[in-house]
Amino acid sequence: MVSKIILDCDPGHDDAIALILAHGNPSIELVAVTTVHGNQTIDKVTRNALAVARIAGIAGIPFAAGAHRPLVRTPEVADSIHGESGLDGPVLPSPTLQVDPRHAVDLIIDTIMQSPPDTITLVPTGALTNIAIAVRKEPRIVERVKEVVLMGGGYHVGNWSAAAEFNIVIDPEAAHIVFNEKWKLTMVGLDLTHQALATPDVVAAIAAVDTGPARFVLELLEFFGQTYKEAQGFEYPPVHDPCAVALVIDPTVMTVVKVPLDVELTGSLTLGMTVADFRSPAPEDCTTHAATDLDHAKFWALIVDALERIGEPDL
Ligand SMILES: [Ca+2]
Repeated sequence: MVSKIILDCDPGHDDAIALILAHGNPSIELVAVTTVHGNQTIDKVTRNALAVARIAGIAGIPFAAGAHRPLVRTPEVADSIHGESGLDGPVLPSPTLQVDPRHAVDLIIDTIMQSPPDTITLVPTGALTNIAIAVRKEPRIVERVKEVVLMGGGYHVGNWSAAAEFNIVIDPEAAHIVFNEKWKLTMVGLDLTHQALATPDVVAAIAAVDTGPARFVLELLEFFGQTYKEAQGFEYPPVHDPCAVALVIDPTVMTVVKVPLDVELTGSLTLGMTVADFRSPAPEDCTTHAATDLDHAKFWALIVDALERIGEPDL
């Protein structure tokens, strides 16, 4: 079965790989790409998304720019990890696609409302600002989407503070809105993505594909690997965002458990923490889930397979 997804992203090294995986995997139909402030400013991440589209040969779908800042908080960017451009390392081509004139929020709403019920999966891999605004503007999308599979949060560790993950903590109010709607939501958080390390065997398998897009991914991993080592002490970089896409492709790539989740908005040490209640079996009406264990080999095989299928697109 082919899953239709909207990827709401902030490229971002791992977002770029998520785009490539979504485009190159035959069981995903990428129907729209929307961008949100986060790893860098909205202008930079939108340009980066279009550059990745050119490198990977993505065409014929709308790309729309979304929220330029969080709902409430002062904007933050992740230049310590992604650099000044948001996608430092590779030389980026100038985009050939044009940005859709619609705001990302309207593109998300239009796409969901004009598609049959339960056919569109939302895959946010950045701050949840666009998704929160879309829910407030058109609440019927909650009933209509198939599910939300997001990269963000975590139930044991943070990365932007001791307790909170970047995508959630930069716009915790937006995350609170999205986590509390009654749609099926799966949090692919740091507990899972810190298992998605780009180890030397992974890098070798990508290098063996030996195409333009594969070399682009290697350059991304090289830069991202260095900043992750310097900023957070990782020996090999965790490649977060494609994990959410991988779960949509193949549910056997990771273990997911049903558990009540909520987002902390008031803690002086824990703002933006995604709190999971594992005390007892989740109640019947619980709609939130958390990813726990990754099949590392199966995950990276999907990335290599997508690169092989993409081959050498016409630039
Ligand atoms: Ca991201």
